[in-house]
Amino acid sequence: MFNKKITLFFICFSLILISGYFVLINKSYIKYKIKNALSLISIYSQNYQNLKEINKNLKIDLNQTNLDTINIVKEFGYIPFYFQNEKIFSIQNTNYIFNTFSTKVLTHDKSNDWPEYGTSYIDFYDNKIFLVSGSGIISFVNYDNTLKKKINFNLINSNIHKLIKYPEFIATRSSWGIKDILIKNNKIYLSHSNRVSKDCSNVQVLVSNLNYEYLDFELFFEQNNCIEAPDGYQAGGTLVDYGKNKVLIGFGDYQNFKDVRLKPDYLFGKIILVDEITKNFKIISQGHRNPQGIVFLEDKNIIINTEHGPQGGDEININKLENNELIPDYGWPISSYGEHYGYDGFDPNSEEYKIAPLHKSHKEYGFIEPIKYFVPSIAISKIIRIGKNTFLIGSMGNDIDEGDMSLHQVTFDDKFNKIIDHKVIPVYERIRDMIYIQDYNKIIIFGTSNKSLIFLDINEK
Ligand SMILES: [Ca+2]
Repeated sequence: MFNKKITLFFICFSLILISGYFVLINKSYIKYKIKNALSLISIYSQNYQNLKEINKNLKIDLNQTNLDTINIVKEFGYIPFYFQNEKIFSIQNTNYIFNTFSTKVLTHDKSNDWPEYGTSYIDFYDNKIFLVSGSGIISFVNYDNTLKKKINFNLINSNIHKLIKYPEFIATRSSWGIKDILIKNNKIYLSHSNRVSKDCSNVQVLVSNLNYEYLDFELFFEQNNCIEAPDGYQAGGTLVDYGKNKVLIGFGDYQNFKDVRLKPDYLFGKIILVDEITKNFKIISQGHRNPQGIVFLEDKNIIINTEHGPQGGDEININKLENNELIPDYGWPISSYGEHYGYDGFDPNSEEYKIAPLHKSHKEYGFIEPIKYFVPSIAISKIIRIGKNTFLIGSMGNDIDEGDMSLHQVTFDDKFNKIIDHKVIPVYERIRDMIYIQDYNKIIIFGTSNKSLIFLDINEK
């Protein structure tokens, strides 16, 4: 232990010296890398502290994987969330009332760039809130039991850790793992970024009949190809209800835009509609980079998607389904309002720009323009509908002044041709997932800056 501390001290000390040197010579890219390295150290130490604290009581062997979390939750039988505070944010005639709960138990961290804790996804069904962690811990709480100072999410055992074998699935700091949850027709669907082998990744969707004791998952849908990916990031895997027996699934490009454009039979960078019974699918739209947010408006026959751009260029896209003779194409990576990472000054001779020129106009190249784009990016995540033409869009990132870690309340005109109102509500949380519960007029957010479960009421004054 003593030696470990000395070693850690010298590593930190050397890093500080090196950082000082680069700060002096002002190499911004290296500064950015050093910032990442330092944030890694803080994540490891925080996770270690969390686990150590819980471990005091439970006496479970510590190592740096989510296996500990999984064991701890099994031992507890539930995930406790504790009330933190109530905050009110007022803008124009509206109050946004946030009641925040947080937990220490979850550890999965899905971010490459910024500290992110307890990555999890949520859904609502049968008057219960469901929560699944990045490492596949599935739990639920009855909505009536959330009106307390402590909320216990009850564990549901499953075969998921028998079914998914690649070790990154349960690694503490891992961009692999669960990507979304959807419950409908008494079935629970989970998507995950699947590491088939070192140079072969794709998205799998699993399904189980809903049961509160044990979930027996089987494969529902798998992409017909796999792709070489540097990590499990930018995979997509967004699951959305399309009504009747149909599910929408969004796929990212796994940072491999070259292969995605050259091979049109790939489902990477596309949104598809799958029949739950026959599993037949059709492609709904293409030219996406990473459509993390998707919402289907049955009454309007419109799909809205929110997707991550590269450095800049996050997009809100409208897909009016009745107009589609061809599969609508949103342009990535030929057109984008962002730039490739590291090319702030645009370098037309770089390899990236030869393959993916990132023209600003979409229309001139035959693609659909985003209804809105963000430069700089807000790290746009989920979109939910809270009114006839009004939506909440979440953002992640780490710069609150740029609109990161906020809710963006967006209202469209009746024909969804333009945005007529846009409010930004700071939440100070990386918003990973969101649901709207119509019965209670309540919005629930999972934030990964503080492993937070946030209950939001929006009241007109
Ligand atoms: Ca686009």
